[in-house]
Amino acid sequence: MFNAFTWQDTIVIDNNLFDNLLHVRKLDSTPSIMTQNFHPLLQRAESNGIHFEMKGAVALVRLSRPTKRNALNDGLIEALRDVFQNLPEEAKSAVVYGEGDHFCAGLDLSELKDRDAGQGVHHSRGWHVALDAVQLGRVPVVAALHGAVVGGGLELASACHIRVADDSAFYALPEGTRGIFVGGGGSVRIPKLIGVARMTDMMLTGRVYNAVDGERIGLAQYHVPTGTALEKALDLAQRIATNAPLTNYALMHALPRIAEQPADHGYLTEALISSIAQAAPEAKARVRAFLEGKAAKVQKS
Ligand code: 1HE
Repeated sequence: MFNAFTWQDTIVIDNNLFDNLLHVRKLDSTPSIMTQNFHPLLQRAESNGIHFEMKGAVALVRLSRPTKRNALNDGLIEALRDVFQNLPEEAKSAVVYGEGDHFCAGLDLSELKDRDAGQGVHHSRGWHVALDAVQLGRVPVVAALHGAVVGGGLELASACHIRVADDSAFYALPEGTRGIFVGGGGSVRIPKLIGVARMTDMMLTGRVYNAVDGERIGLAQYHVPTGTALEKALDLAQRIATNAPLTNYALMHALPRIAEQPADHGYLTEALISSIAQAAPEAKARVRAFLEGKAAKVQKS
């Protein structure tokens, strides 16, 4: 499967990714060609509908099945898992985005075969592993959303840590009207963003939220003009990449768990993780820099 390249091969990737995207403004100073050593599974991901590249310390992960509106077939789900389980060491944050007019049309319905209950469980659990690799991996992930963010596409977006949506974005959970149910962790993650009542409404009635209302109810943290979601997401990811690694780790792995603990357990976990973070040499250096007037103040936005 991987005989075209070995792990140590130098691979030339066409880095001209922003030219062919609708709704995505070209970014400045993107090198036209970039060489990287990537894990072989990232090579396989390339042939399964994921385009991967590094931009500085940010891993750029593009869903690349535009003719099928980036619908998530089994190969694409496995590719997402492989990418997030094998990010290059230099990656400190990541951006997920979609090629073409839409972020993602959800589960590839053409692959929805007759499954018995056991096979269905395993299929759904495969999605859980892939989207857990996004949420509970090594680096924070920013989703750049535009066009359709529906079904499994919304499940993928909800596994990311920050969602930036441009004005063309719309959100839906058509599973209800297709006679199925979410299976990619949506029933766990989406109520945490918008509440059980709103998710129930989306699935019972087929309600579609536009970009403005999506931000209002918590589906996205940022709402930006059409065509600028990737640029904004990259800007945020670059900032995140400069954080102390232990802070990012605590936010990804400790905060969500603390939020689900009973208060007295949460206080103890918080005390443990905060003391681990502040004991790191990097934290001490950053605090010292502020006290010596060498670090930026908090600015009113
Ligand atoms: C697809 C899919 C798909 C498009 N699976 N092939 N998701 C849905 O129910 C959403 C279904 N899709 C749509 O409602 C629309 O396609 C969109 C609003 C996303 C985009 O509309 P549009 O007009 O830009 O594209 P299109 O003409 O509808 O689709 C272009 C092609 O993509 C067409 O194939 P073609 O061979 O005729 O060109 C479509 O069939 C194909 N396509 N979406 C398969 N989803 C873990 S459980 C998760 C459960 C779910 O995610 S359920 C929700 C599924």
